[in-house]
Amino acid sequence: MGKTLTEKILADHLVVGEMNKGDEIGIQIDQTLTQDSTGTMAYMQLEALGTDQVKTKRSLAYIDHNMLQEGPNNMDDHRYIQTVANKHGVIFSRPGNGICHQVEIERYGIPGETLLGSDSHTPTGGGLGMIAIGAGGLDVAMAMAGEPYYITMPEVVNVELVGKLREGVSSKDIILEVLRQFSVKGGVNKVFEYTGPGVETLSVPERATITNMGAELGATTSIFPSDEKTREFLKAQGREEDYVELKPDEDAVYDQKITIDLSELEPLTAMPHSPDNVKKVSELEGMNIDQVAIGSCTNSSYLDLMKVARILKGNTVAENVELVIAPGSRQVLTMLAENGALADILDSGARVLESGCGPCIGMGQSPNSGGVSLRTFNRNFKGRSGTPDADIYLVSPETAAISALEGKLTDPFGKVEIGEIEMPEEFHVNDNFAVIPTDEPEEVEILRGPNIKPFPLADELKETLEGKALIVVEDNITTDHIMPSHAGLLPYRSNIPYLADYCLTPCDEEFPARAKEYGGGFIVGGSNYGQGSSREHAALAPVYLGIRGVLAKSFARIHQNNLINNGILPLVFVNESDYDDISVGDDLEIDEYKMTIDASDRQKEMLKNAGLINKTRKDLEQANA
Ligand code: MIC
Ligand code: SF4
Repeated sequence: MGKTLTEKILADHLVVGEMNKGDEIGIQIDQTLTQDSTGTMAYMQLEALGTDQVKTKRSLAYIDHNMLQEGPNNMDDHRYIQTVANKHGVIFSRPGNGICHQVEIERYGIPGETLLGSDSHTPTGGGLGMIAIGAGGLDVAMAMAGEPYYITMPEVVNVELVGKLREGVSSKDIILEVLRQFSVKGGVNKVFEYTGPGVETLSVPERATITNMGAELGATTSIFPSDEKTREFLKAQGREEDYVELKPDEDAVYDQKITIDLSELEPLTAMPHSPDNVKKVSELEGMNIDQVAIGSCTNSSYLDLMKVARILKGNTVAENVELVIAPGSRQVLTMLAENGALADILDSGARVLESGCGPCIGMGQSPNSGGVSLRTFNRNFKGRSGTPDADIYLVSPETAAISALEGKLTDPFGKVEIGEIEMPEEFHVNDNFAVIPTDEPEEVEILRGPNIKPFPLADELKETLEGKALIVVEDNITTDHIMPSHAGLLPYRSNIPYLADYCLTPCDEEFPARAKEYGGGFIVGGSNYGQGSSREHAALAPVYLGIRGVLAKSFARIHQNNLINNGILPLVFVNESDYDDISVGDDLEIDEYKMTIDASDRQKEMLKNAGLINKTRKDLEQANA
């Protein structure tokens, strides 16, 4: 029986278990990445694990999320990450070098390798034919320490692409179509593997837009084959030697298959407040808008911004609209500067931001009250922009640029004339912002600013589990609800006691105070609880507040792992109707309800021992006794 590409790469990296669907397997991780807002915690955990030098082929620490540096906290964190990376053998990508996922694709991703990143959009690397997975900081720390990463052996969904995109329709519209069909929870424990003749019509950055936003399906990851287009891209990046051809067997067997005819696709948009709330742009044409933001790890490649520059060239942004553009990397920005496209962008009246996440994570450029913002990003969860009552629509770069000029939502199909944008034969390569770690680690002093506080560890599990229901929330609660992130809070990612006072406040302002008053208790959630970001803070803040368990109809993959790693029980209702019986303030004894935990034996051991760090410490003590 033929193998899928996913199965081939997983088989090459398998170190624990057998590849039976639904079973837990452990895979060896070749490369890791962290970014600053999850990185401080990941490196503190790496230190707590007692790891000396990282054991991966390559590990990178990026600074891209929080670069506002309002007060000393951000830069203190950057210096901590820079020094801890240097001491442990991790390459440090300096602020301004670009968004981790964009830079990974350009400079570090290698087809056929595995990549684990403390960011949910790590699957971007699938555009290069990698198995690239997002995880919590502790899992990434373990991978840096040389330990396997554990996943449920996924089902593989085949997305067959046929035909060719028409001008004005882009790869963003492909992934929006997949989201329309599968929803934000339709991808749990699945890998989306793209095949078919349409694949070769897409460049690596276009593929990366699709694998990036596959995260919004809740999928384990997404992957494209590594083919001639991949070779051309790597060659233009000066690293043809990293190329290897990879594809599924002709007779590969998939668990599910859909076909998308690219030539029939139309420009799409995800309406507030969920990436799967997809409509045709033409159906909403003419809607008033206040802001347009172009960038993020989804749509900020050289190709994307060249398309935008062509549309903007010789035109002026409408008076009623603010247009902000954040190029994905220094490579992209430099190339736009070199070929004159940056001047076209600036001439149109667009505001150009530094290369980083910026508005995507609410770090500035929040829309006006009740404002409508079109964004080329991947998430439009309520409040994530920093304006609680703003409406965010996710669109392609083409839709964004033409709408900014027209001053209203505009369908680019038939209206934009971009022409062919050739992929450059040589990208502008300059790795001088990636600091190579020292070969004298013992000389490095790790700098810790006063904002870096120890992270909390869970208490031992008791015989009976009881406590109050502290909050009851609906379906699809995101980690942006559980641990909000914006310019005011992102500087405190290394300070859990501070962050805990904001935990779940978008759902209920009183939650942290209530949790403290009752000395902890339970969170009650609907289905797909904890979707979205990989931020472990959405588990650590609850640990700090004494949360013993989360009762939910179902959990998102990364958040469930983060809860288990940190010793919080993710309890699933056997009878979903029990959810309706629980109200805030109820005294719960877990025996009252039929609950299950979807955890492997390895994870159950972790839960019994109050989380992974506590367990590792105990194991070490026993080994030394
Ligand atoms: C996001 O897009 O939500 C983030 C910010 O990149 C997060 C990571 C974080 O919360 O620091 C993610 O996607 O994992
Ligand atoms: Fe950064 Fe946004 Fe991408 Fe997250 S989704 S890594 S915040 S650009």
